[in-house]
Amino acid sequence: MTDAALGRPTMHANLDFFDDQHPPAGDFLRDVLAGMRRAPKSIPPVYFYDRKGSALFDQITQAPEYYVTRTELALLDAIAPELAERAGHGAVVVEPGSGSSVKIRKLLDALGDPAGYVGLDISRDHLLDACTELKLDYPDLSVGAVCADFTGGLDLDHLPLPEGRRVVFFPGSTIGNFEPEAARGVLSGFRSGMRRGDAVLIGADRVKDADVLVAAYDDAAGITAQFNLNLLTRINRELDGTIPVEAFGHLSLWNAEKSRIEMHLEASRKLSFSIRGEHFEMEKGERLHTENSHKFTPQAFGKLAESAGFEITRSWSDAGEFFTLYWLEPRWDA
Ligand code: AVJ
Repeated sequence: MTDAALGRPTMHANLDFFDDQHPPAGDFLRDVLAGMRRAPKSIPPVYFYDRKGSALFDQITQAPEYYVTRTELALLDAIAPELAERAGHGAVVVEPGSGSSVKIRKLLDALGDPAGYVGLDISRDHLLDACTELKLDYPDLSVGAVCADFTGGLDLDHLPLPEGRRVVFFPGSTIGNFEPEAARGVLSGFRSGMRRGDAVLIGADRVKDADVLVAAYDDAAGITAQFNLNLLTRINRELDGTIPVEAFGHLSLWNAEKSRIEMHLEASRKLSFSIRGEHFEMEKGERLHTENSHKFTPQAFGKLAESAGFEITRSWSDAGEFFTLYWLEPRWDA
């Protein structure tokens, strides 16, 4: 079943399987140039996460203003018995964008006796590190890795998975990083190929007081500002950029109409710089849009889930109703 010559999942280190689908690497240069030529200028948030950016994001999750991670972790603890009951024995946990090392352990521990875990990620090194570590901690669990772009759907049929209910775990309100149409596409991709009994456990941040939201993306210690500005440093280093990083200010703002926090980098003066030889200018006050983080009312999330072929069969929120975990099951009537 794991014959490399047949293009089957192959062994990798301590993993039960490694299926490398060779996703086209995100092209940093192409995406940055395309975004910088656009008006308004924008760069996709996936490029935040170089080594430094990932470390800064870990720090963000510890910032007092960033309630998101803390709230979701506490929620996972609180609902552990119910999750175990819903998932049943011998479940297979599938984690698209595997990287939530703390959260996945909480879920696996909550389930008690899961049979398998599959991590999917576009970043091969990151994926293999995360899955290898997990296998060391859960030697009896079948742990497999799939290097693929999960936004293209989950194709699990050819994998040597244990039998059992599949639970797709998508925490962190990562779904909020996608624009509505793309978010529906991501969930539809989870939905296709699901069998009766399979489910999605997904975290979604909620609409709340704008000041609380804005502060969560503009912490007083300035970690989120560093995280945002690091994108420019990365462009300078990796793409021969001459961007004067000190001339940019971090901006977190609530877009009520689109129900999202936006992060921007704002030029404090008229600027001219180049990226890999291409020249760019920015006016004083001009913004570079770097991230959207959509926030959901339960109604809005319900519509999104339904539009992707799911029904919400259970949801759990913290007492302050800051964050919600949803248990989604495929609808079979549609
Ligand atoms: C990892 C996408 C869920 O949107 O809250 C945190 C990223 N950006 N602070 C979020 C982020 C700035 C985070 N997600």
